[in-house]
Parts: sequence; structure tokens; C-alpha cells
Amino acid sequence: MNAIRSNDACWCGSGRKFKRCHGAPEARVRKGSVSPPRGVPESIARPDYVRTGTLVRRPEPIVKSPDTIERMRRAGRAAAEVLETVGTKVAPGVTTDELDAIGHEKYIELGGYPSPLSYRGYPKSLCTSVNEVICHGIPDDRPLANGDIVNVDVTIFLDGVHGDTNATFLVGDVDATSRRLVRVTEECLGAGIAAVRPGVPLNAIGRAIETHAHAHRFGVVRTFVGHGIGEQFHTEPSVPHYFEPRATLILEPGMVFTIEPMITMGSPREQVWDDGWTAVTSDGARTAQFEHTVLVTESGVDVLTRV
Ligand code: EYF
Ligand code: CO
Ligand code: CO
Repeated sequence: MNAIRSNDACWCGSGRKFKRCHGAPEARVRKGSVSPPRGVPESIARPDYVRTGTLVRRPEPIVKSPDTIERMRRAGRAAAEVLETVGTKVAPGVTTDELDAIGHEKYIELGGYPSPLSYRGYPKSLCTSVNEVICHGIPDDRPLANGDIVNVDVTIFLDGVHGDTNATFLVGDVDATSRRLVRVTEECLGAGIAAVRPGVPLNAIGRAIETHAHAHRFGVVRTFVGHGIGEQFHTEPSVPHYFEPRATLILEPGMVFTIEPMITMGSPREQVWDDGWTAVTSDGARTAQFEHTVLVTESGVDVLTRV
């Protein structure tokens, strides 16, 4: 697919140039002020990287044991509960830091540790990515505005394993093209999940996602991919959301990974803010994301991150 360029006429039929329609620089999200990290009771078990301050990657089986799968079902359900709790609070005027505080309390109520908190200086318990922010947006004091879209990404560490999920929410009255972006992105996740079954190559997932996104003339972010998950937040395999001929791993029952397509109205390229985390579209066009942690089963797929 050829990405729409800033000077092209917008595909939505507005008659404006794309940059004036969906990528207007004046609409860009600005960095706000970030509050100090929130504390977690000592009674809650932490991932290794929080206790030691460094991430040491350990070998971890791609096919999980029945015991690990049971624990991942609990962690997945808990992640979904946190996301649901935060999602109900999304509204114009609410700051993303307030969303972080609500999520933080829910992680603790469920007995889990917020996996992003304190990894290489990441200061918050979830990610909030507004409008043109692709992923890893840091909750701050910016109030959500009527018409925004915001992705909330939750990862919990519970029973020694991680569960990872996210969704994009509409803030008040959102324009039709942004609503379409959000709907198509959720459909892309559904198409990726529907491609999962034993015996198929991993790249069937990205092929299904990319086909659906391109049918709607949207872009697919390539830099950030889904990931294996288990006792570690990120492990093998990488799960591209585009067709990657080299991703030939054959899916087997017991594999657990995330599918988390990031879909753009314009260019799928990204830039990272000088906070070292916040990834935004290079043209300022809006982007949306949905994510589930999924298990390959004998008959197909189980989504672990549902309430
Ligand atoms: C490498 C971070 C990295 N990393 C990934 C950095 O997969 C994610 N969302 O679906 C995702 C979210 C975040 C993220 C938020 C912060 N980071 C944190 C903890 C461990 C880690 O290992
Ligand atoms: Co996530
Ligand atoms: Co993830």
C-alpha cells in the first residue's frame, strides 16, 4: 500500500489536503507533566526487572506447561478487568494521570503488579496513547478533550506471569473517520485472532491484519509487533502485524502471544519523543490499537484477556 502523503487530498472526501484534515499539526498532542510513580505494597510480588533494576532475558518455552497456562488465564482475566475499570472512566476532562491512578488501584486490588512500572525508568502503571500517539504514551496531566481517541494499555504481573491487553476508547463526540479507524482496528485484531490455529504459520496473522487494513486504505505500523508472553513480559515469538515471509514458525497448541495491531490513517512511520518512550506517527495522523493475549489450542484459539 502507498501511504497517503500530507499534501495528497484526504481520502475521506473533505476536499482538504490530508495534513489539514487528519494530520493537522495544530491538533498534535503535547507533552504534559508526569506525576511521581505510584507505590505498590511490598506484599505484591514484582517481576525480576523491578527487583534487580535490569532486564535479563531468560530462556522460556514457547509452548507453555498446563500450570503456566492456568496462571496465564488468571493474569489475562485480571488484565481485562483493569482495562474495563479504566475504560469506564474515559471522558472529556479526565486526565490520563487520573486514568493511571484508577488502573493502579485496580491492579493492587487484584493482587497484581503493573508490569510497565519501573522498567528502565518507565514511570507509570499503564500506557495512554492519545490521537497520533501510536503506543507507550505516558499518563500525564493533559485532560482528554471531546473528540479525542485514547488507547489504554494494561499489563499485569500476577501469579508469576504477565497478561497484556489494550483497547482504544472514544472520548465524547468523535468524527466519523476516527470512529472508522477505531472500528477497523478492532476488526484487524479480530482478523488476526481468526487466523490462529495449530498448523498454520505465524505470518498468517499479519497477512490477515494487513489485508483488512489495506482494504480500508489504512496503514500498518511495522516497528512495534506482538510478542510471546509468559513469565517474561516479552519473549519469543515476535508477531508482525504485516505479512512477513520469514515468520514461518508453525503454531502449536500451548503457544501464548499477543496480537496488538497499530493501524494508521496516514503514514505508518513513527518518531519517538525525547522522553524516550512516546511513539507518534511521523505525519501526525491518528492511529488506533487493540490487543489481546491469545493461547493456541488443539481446535483453534482462546483469548485469555477477557473478563
Ligand atoms: C522489555 C517495558 C518493557 N513494552 C511493551 C516497556 O507490549 C506492550 N504493550 O502491548 C508494551 C507496553 C509497555 C512496554 C509499556 C512500557 N514498556 C516495560 C516492562 C518490561 C519490558 O520488557
Ligand atoms: Co499491551
Ligand atoms: Co504487548
